[in-house]
Amino acid sequence: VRIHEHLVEDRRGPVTWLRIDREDALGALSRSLVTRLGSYFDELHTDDEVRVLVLTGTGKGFIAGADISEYDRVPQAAFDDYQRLSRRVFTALEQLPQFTIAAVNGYALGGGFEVALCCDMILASERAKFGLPEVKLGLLPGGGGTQRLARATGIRFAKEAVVTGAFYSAQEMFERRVVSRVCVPGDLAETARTTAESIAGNAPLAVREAKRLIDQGAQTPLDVGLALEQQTLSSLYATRDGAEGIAAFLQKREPQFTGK
Ligand code: CO8
Repeated sequence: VRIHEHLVEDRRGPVTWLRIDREDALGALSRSLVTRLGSYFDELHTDDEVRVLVLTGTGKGFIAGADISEYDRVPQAAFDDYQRLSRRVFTALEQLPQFTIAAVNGYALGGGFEVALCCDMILASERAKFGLPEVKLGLLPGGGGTQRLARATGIRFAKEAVVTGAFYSAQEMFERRVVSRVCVPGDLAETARTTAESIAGNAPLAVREAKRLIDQGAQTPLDVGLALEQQTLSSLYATRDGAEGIAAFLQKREPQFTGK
């Protein structure tokens, strides 16, 4: 289903695919596209049917960054307003309760790399290229690139990437632990599908709480994180799915999870 001029949604049970469809501009994020992504993530936040979101692009582009053509001498206030919008929308993606997978088919540059960094997992085609080239425009990454990349890879590589604006291969991003798996181009969608379905087949509350705990833990002292883990596990044990998972194992059958 087309939900925006450049956005196609495909719901397949608990897994939803969202494809940026703007091949002629390599998936560049127009302001209208970012706005639509924002309303989409807001709606998804309370959608219990969807458990995994796969975000992908079309052709040679995943997302080649902000649509540079929209920022030729716009008033400062409009530029600042766009930054605020991007920050809000990228954070909404990062904070979705669903598990999110970026299936990076091609260029993930600037805001495109930053979108991928807001996802829980990045799968990449061998053809993917990652980079933060904003310094080449006299700017800086404005969608969390200086912050999220540094947290993902450590500060030295992040500084290198930001000040050189270089493009990096999927393999290099794999070695830097940003990308989880590198696929031959024809296998990317299938790898994303099987990964998404296997996650969606696990107990929904367990998956959701695991994501939340790991994200929270990254921002808290260890003892606080460990206490949260215990509390959360304890409440999962009390759920119907907790009992079902254990019973199914002991009865040597597939569990029937209900998300309760
Ligand atoms: N915005 C708008 N159009 C784009 C963008 C973009 N980011 N990227 C590519 N396109 C368009 C090209 O203009 C071209 O259009 P046309 O056919 O009409 O000329 C079409 O996509 C195909 O691109 P190329 O012909 O350039 O294809 P190549 O294979 O030769 O090169 C590259 C591919 C290397 C990816 C090249 O297109 C490129 O360098 N793109 C720009 C990448 C970039 O700098 N991204 C960062 C943008 S800034 C950002 O994301 C941070 C936000 C900061 C705040 C916002 C202020 C801008």
